[in-house]
Amino acid sequence: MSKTVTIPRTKTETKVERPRLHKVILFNDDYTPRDFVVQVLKAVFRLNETQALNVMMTAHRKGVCVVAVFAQDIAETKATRATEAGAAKGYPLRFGTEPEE
Ligand code: TYC
Repeated sequence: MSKTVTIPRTKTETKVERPRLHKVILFNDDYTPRDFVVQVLKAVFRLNETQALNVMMTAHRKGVCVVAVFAQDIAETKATRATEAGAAKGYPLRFGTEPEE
């Protein structure tokens, strides 16, 4: 009679998940000049004139607009840089970030 020997094996599976993307959001305010908002959108987010105008006007009309989507650290750096560009001129211009669903 033969005996069956079972050797337990542990398999380690490593699952790599892509980092979640984060949206950069532009908030409207009543004081920052439209031209300045457009300038910042072009300089920090590399939008062209048409894209920058559309984003600025959407925020102006609706209160907020998604500017672009990036990895979290890039989204945060760009939002900070853009907000600081406004602050340097005394404007209350504000950019924020939030994770994409
Ligand atoms: N509402 C501003 C104005 O009328 C322009 C503006 C647009 C400011 C979009 C911020 O996110 C903004 N001067």
